[in-house]
Amino acid sequence: MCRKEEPMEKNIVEKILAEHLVDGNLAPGGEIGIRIDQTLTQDATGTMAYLQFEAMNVPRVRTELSVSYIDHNTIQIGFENADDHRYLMSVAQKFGIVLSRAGNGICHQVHLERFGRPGKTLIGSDSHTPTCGALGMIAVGAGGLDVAQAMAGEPFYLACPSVVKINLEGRLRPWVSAKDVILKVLEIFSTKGNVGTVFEYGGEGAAALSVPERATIANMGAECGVTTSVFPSDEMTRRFLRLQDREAHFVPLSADADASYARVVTIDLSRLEPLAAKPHSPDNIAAVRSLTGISVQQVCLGSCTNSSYKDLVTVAGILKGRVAHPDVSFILAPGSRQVLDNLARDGYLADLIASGARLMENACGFCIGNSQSPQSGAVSLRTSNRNFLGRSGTLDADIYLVSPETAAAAVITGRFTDPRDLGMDYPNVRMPERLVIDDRLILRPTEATREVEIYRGPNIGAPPVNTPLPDTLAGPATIKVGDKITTDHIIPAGARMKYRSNIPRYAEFVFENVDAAFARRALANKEAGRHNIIVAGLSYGQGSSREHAAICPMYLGVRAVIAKSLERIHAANLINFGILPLTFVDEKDYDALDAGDDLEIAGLRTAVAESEILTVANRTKGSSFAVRLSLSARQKEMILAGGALNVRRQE
Ligand code: MIC
Ligand code: SF4
Repeated sequence: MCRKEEPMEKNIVEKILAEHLVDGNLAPGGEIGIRIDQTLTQDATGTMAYLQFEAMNVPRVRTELSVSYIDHNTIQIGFENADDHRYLMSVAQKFGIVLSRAGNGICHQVHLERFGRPGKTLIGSDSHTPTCGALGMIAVGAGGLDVAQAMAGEPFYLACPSVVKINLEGRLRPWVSAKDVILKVLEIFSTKGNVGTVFEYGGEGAAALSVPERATIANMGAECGVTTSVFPSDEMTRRFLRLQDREAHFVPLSADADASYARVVTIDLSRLEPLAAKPHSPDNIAAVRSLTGISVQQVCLGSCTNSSYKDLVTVAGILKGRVAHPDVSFILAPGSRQVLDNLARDGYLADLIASGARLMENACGFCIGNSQSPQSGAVSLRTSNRNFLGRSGTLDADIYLVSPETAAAAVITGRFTDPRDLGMDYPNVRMPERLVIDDRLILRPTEATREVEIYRGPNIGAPPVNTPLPDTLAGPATIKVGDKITTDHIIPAGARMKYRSNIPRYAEFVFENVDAAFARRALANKEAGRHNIIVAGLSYGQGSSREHAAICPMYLGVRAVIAKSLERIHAANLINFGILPLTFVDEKDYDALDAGDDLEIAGLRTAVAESEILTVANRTKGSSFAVRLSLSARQKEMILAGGALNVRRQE
């Protein structure tokens, strides 16, 4: 490893990466491999991750800590998810993984509370893993296969990020909170164009934010598409860890005085006002005041973004003595059992229930659209982090992302209301001196549990494996989509998520909400011996880390995506499963291409090994165009072999 390029004065990101670097140089853009201290999985991505881990024949995880959470598929209509949970519990015991049982809470909230540690590295098979950046760790979302490899003790590979400093000045005014800060960040940076970047927060405004507030901000950096977000580890961090009975895990961490950054952006917190992300993208920002009066049919509080004790006590304070407007269905899903338990003990839960809250499980629930889909054409205000079209389960609903304060105001009035207009004092929440901590839903493996037999229900199939890259790729542009296609568009979650462990069944829903005939068309092409090619605009694969957005298309015979640009986790997942992530050299070629055009890339194996630019022949139009394939040597090997599992097998 060459450390020549490492600066003397380091920012926080450089410090943690330098400590964990095992391959490559710390120069932005190049591929680096880092040692991973902790991993997390959740049940919707976890079964695939552990099936892949099993295929690696490693007797016990090789990380300091690996945690398996059951928090996404907890509705359990049909036997599938209950069986999957049993599988996850048995795998955890056998391979030395800590398991957080259903009912204990959402992975990111629980990991922040119970496991995250300043200075450590964490990867998780969920895109909001960066939530733990609030504790001063490098926490990155990844595909399940990457997490499986980290559990097997292998480095995690990523493009060495460039670091943008977000300098927070001033203090938040009453009624303005952490959600408004990250919505401002989304307004500035948008959801595209931030691949390969990390946001490092600092300044006096950051120092005054509590860890749960920092967590809301770090969590939704995922919506900008950054690799992760990180805060210093300081007295606020110590205070949070003390409250969690974990002060021993505190280590201070800050940037050196002369640390350098690719860019510095300053936000004056005292000038912020309540904001909302309008349908259907988290970067479609407006001032809440400009939306005043729009009638609201549903308000959902919770998700991994805004369901800390402080968030919910603030809402309880606003709603105390009032009841939900008759037009509003008021949903409440606390982020963890710890939050719910303490709300109950301190009396706030009673205030929330009295105000008409429909209490849901401590789980993802409404956020992933597997419950509480709003009525047709509804306006739903949510404190969660994504409002992509159709994600709520109701295609024509309008979902707005707002702070807990703005959500509470709408519960009372039945309309979009700037909470400053409620005419009441802001309920300033003082955190208690002690929280009740109860880890009895966390199961720890022992030596004895090594002997456990793994439970496999009928829903679980072996993860499909691709074939080596052919020398000629020939087939239609089976679909042409526009900009900002999210993984929710590619493979919906919600009610379909129960098939996560059954790829042939789940693959039937690829592009369900975009072009319902896609899966049948693609399968027919595959059966006719042709390849399928997806053509896309900017920022293809935004959103979740679900590797199913690569595995299911692979199963349908998709061999290449040609896009104007691709998002980080999705591009890595495509490579892991042997699908070519290509980008147009000249974006005008996107316009010239039509869905159904017959495309061909010849001499592919040599071209992949030797060049970055490939030529695509458009047989329908009688023309050709150039595409870029930017891969490291390691990634080339995977693409040629037809995916990471094949490389492992060859080894
Ligand atoms: C999401 O918020 O979209 C999810 C569901 O948590 C996903 C993971 C998944 O699809 O299982 C994510 O964010 O990675
Ligand atoms: Fe769960 Fe929603 Fe958070 Fe994803 S974004 S982990 S679905 S709460």
